[in-house]
Order: sequence, then structure tokens, then C-alpha cells
Amino acid sequence: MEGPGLSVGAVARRLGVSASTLRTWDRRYGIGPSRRSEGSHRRYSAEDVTRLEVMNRLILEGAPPGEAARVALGVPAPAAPRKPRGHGAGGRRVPLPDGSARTRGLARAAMAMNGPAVLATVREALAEDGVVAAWQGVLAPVLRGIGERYAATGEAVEVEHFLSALTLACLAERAEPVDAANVRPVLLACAPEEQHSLPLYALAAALAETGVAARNLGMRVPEKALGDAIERTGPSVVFVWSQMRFTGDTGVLERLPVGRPPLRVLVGGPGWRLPLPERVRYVGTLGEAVEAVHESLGLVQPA
Ligand code: B12
Repeated sequence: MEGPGLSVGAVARRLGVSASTLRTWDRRYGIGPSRRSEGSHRRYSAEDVTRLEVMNRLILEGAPPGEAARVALGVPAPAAPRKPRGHGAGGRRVPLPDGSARTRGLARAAMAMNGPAVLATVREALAEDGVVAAWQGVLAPVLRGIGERYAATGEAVEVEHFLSALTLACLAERAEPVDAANVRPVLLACAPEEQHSLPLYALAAALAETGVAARNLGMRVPEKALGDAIERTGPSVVFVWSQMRFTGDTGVLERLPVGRPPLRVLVGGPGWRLPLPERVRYVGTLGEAVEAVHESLGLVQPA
């Protein structure tokens, strides 16, 4: 970085935070540009940017901003107690159970609508924990927290959309097994009009990790389209997700083609109305769904 250094906008783009966040960090924590160009514009040197990258990284790992700034600036910890966490966050927090640093980091990145940070955190969780543990331990708690926030305040629907879109993309990246163990396909679909498709993407990625290839038809699959897909591809298992009560019509399941040899029908999600048709099995968790698919395919579940 030669000459006058980077502008606040350029640094903001590089870090994936907003320019106003950078200004706040400067004002509040004294971590900003070390020089200004003529006309008093902020100019960040390479050293300034490195410090900010350290701060940003620590925040994403769950450190409170003041603490992250202190470490990035190399200032020793103060003897006096610090302000309570979340002070000044202005109710922008996502309710989480005792979340890990990664879970808190993801919630924070999602609320800040920081795309690069959300992608990095989701990819890291999937790669390090595996799909089932990452979904159950990190992604689902943050999604639930955002859902609860929406229920309580009517806010953050944009965050729900944003986080969903990026999470879905990361899960889709992992949906193809290296070497498929199953010959007959596995079909995944949302019930008609059901838009909550994330659990299907989680299942496709979790199955791929165990060497099972699935065809994911995604959200709002019309009854006829699912029937046609079954006739055309001859799957051994079909899994149908219903999140909302109004999409949980079990008549759709009763009318599915029987298949030859007979098709196993698995369902999941809180939307289904009970009782379920006799041939249908309900699975309650992602891990259980993976096991049930393996069982239906006659595969031995990996340890
Ligand atoms: C992401 C999301 C969206 C996204 C969906 C994007 C996508 N492609 O999937 C978008 C923005 C489109 C959306 C839209 C809407 N949503 Co929405 N959404 C959610 C959110 C945050 C997560 C959904 C999800 O993936 N759940 C799965 C996991 C994360 O949830 P969970 O509770 O851990 O799941 C339990 C089980 O289902 C199971 N499980 C979890 N994963 C898996 C996987 C498998 C394979 C299996 C078998 C089991 C399983 O384990 C858990 C129990 O131990 C939920 C909040 C929530 N708690 O679910 C709201 C939520 C479902 N939405 C809600 C609402 C109201 C809506 C909208 C009407 C309005 C809105 N908020 O925008 C529309 C309706 C759309 C429609 N017609 O279907 C409400 C529903 C309330 C209700 N019961 O009626 C919720 C609960 C939020 C809330 N608290 O108010 N939504």
C-alpha cells in the first residue's frame, strides 16, 4: 500500500464491514487511520489495515469489540472492570442458548449483514465439525435465534433471508459425494407451497458426507411434480419437509406413487398434521434422517 493509503470505503470493502462501523471503531476504541490526507480525509496505512483485520477476526470469533480493539492495538488489559457485554449494541442481539464463540460470531456477522464473514464462518463450521454437528450446533441455533427475534420484535426478516441464502449456498457446495454408494436415487422435496428448504440442503450435504447422493427438488414442490419425479427416477427413498402447518397436508403423502420396489417415504419438520399415513415414517433430527436414509438403502451407517 503505497502513497496516501486506503480510503475508509476501500478498507470497509476489504473487511466486509460498513464504513460507518469503521468510523465507530475509530471514535469508540481509537482504532483508526494513523494519518489523514489533505482536506482531513481518513487514510489507512497497511499497518492500520492489519490492526483492523485482527480486530475484525476477533469479533467474528466472538470477542466483544472493545476487547478485540484492545488486543489489536496491543494495549494491556485494564485493571478496572469493563462495561457489561453488549452495551451499546442497541438490541441488535440474537437470542442464543449458551452459544460457542463460533455461534456468537455467526449471529453477529449475520446481524451486521457481513457476507464474507457469514460465508467464512459457515464454511469453517461445516469443514471442521462435519455437516450434522455444524447444523445442529451452530447453524440451527443461529437460525432459531433469528426466528425468535422475528417472533418477538417483527424485525430482522432481512437477516433471515440473508443468512438463509448464504447458508443454503454453503450447504449446496457440499451436496455431491465424491463416490456415490447408492444406485437408486434418494429424492428430497419440500411439501407444496413450503418455502423453508434449508433442512433439505442440510440433509443433502449430510448424506453426501456419508457417500450418499440425493436429488434435491428444493422449495414448494407441487404434488404432481413430486409424483412425476418419483415415476421418472425410481428412487428408493423420498424425504418431504413441512415447516408450516398450512403445508403439512398428509393427503399429498397418501397420493404419492407406490414405486416398484416400494418406495420408503420419510418426512420431517414441525408442519405435518398427525396421524401420518401408515407407510410414512417421521424423523425428528438431521442425524436421524441420515440414519433412516441409510437404513432404507440397506447401507451400513459409518461409525
Ligand atoms: C430460514 C427461515 C425462513 C426462510 C427460509 C429460507 C429457506 N430456503 O429455507 C424464509 C425467509 C424464506 C422464511 C419465510 C417465512 N417464514 Co420463516 N423461518 C426461518 C427460520 C429462521 C429457520 C427455518 C429452518 O431452517 N428451520 C430448521 C431448524 C433451524 O429449526 P429447528 O427449530 O432447529 O428444527 C427442529 C426440527 O425441525 C428438527 N430439524 C432441524 N433441522 C432438521 C433437518 C432434518 C432433515 C430433520 C429431519 C429435522 C430437522 O430439529 C429441531 C427440533 O429439535 C425459522 C425459525 C425456526 N425456528 O425454524 C423461521 C420460521 C419457521 N418462519 C416463520 C415465518 C412466520 C415465516 C413467514 C410466514 C414470514 C417470514 N418470517 O418471513 C415466511 C413463510 C414462507 C412459507 N410460505 O413457507 C415462523 C413460523 C411460525 C409458525 N409456526 O407459524 C418461524 C418459526 C419464525 C418465528 N419464530 O416466527 N423463513
